[in-house]
Amino acid sequence: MKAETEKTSELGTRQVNADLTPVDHTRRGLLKATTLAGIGSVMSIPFAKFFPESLSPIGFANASDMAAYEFKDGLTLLNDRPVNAETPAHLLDDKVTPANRLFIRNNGGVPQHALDMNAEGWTLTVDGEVNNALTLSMDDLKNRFEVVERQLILECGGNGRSFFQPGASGNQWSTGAIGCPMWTGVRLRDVLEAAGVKSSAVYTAHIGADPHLSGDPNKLPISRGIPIEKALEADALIAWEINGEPLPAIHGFPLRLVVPGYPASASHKWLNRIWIRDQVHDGPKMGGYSYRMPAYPVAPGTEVPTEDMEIMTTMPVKSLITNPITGTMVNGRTLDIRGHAWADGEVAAMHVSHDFGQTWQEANLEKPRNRYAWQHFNATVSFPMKGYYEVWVRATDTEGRTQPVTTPGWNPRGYGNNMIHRIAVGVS
Ligand SMILES: Nc1nc2c(c(=O)[nH]1)N[C@H]1C(S)=C(S)[C@@H](COP(=O)(O)O)O[C@H]1N2
Ligand SMILES: [Mo]
Repeated sequence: MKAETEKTSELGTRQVNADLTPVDHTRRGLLKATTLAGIGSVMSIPFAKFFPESLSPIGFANASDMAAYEFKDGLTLLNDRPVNAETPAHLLDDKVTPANRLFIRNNGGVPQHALDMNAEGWTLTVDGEVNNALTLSMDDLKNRFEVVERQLILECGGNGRSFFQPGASGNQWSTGAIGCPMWTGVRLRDVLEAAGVKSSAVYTAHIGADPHLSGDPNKLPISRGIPIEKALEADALIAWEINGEPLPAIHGFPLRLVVPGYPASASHKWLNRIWIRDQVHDGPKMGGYSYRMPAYPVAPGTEVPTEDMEIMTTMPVKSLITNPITGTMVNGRTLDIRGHAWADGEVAAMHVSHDFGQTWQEANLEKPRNRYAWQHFNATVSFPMKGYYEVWVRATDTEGRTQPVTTPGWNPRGYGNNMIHRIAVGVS
């Protein structure tokens, strides 16, 4: 596989970024460094000369990031460095996802100011292709713009990756890199309009304070962006609260983007700068196979040239059975099921099958609370006789797009898997 290009031409490195961020997390940030040199610059390493070359020091990042993870309830931890964890389907049953049930996807560490829950001096800079560059404090954001509360979908582009054959590298998400909490913040659009977006603007670039796993303070773990047209739609928020509480450390305290409808990698955490660019952003994780799909359908396992990869934008229509849990035994002939469905836009219909997709029955489907909130469905399924069944569910959006029974178009990194969700049911 080709190495991913992580060009950062002209991208404000941490140096530039640090200038824009009055919060001093650099000194303590070094404690999180995971090179001998990094650690050695803040404390002596008496046995440094015996350290095996093939290892990197554990450092302290891991322990503090895992402490920030502790409040999670029942998630499946996929990786602890960086922290990545998903939510089993039956724990996503709440209509509004509680913070302790929201999946976590970190590409780097959790920044020190967040671990300390210290927002003092935090600012957001908006610069680049704008008429008036802005540096806004948290109070500026709260006072100068309309504060809105929206229930918005957050789904990792790689959700469902583990079902692809052949497998794709990356976190082996099953179905749980998804959630739909309530977010409080201001519209990204309103802030961009205050800065006065120039006609030369093409793309946003999102920059945050999370440290790179190497400990190199000049490297960003991830910096993605979205087309300026998407940024100027009313739906994306710059948020500081989840379900009425400050963002938890691990979810971007004190400030993050929430860009519904797009892969959640666009929803930058620990946000301190939005750089408006006159070209498609080329920050880390914008190139190579990162969040990019082949421009044409490819056979599974194809080695696609990276020039033929296109940036992934919208997320496909999808749904999840959140009650009952898979493996349920039923004493009787009927079973009530419920769950959520979502789309880039609105879900128009929901169907349920108990015979491996031979017949489909329409489920009850609620309207979304607001645009880009997931929608709740329920149905009563009847079984003709005892035995093993699977309940399958399938959402269809307002454009008539629906979910495939098996994985959709294979792609090198396993993005955009919206195959139907199913649970096993035993009837006795
Ligand atoms: N600064 C920063 N923002 C980030 C990331 C990150 O590693 N660093 N990960 C992104 C990815 S890939 C995803 S899927 C979402 C996950 O958001 P969550 O951890 O709050 O669920 O955050 C996005 N924002
Ligand atoms: Mo992601």
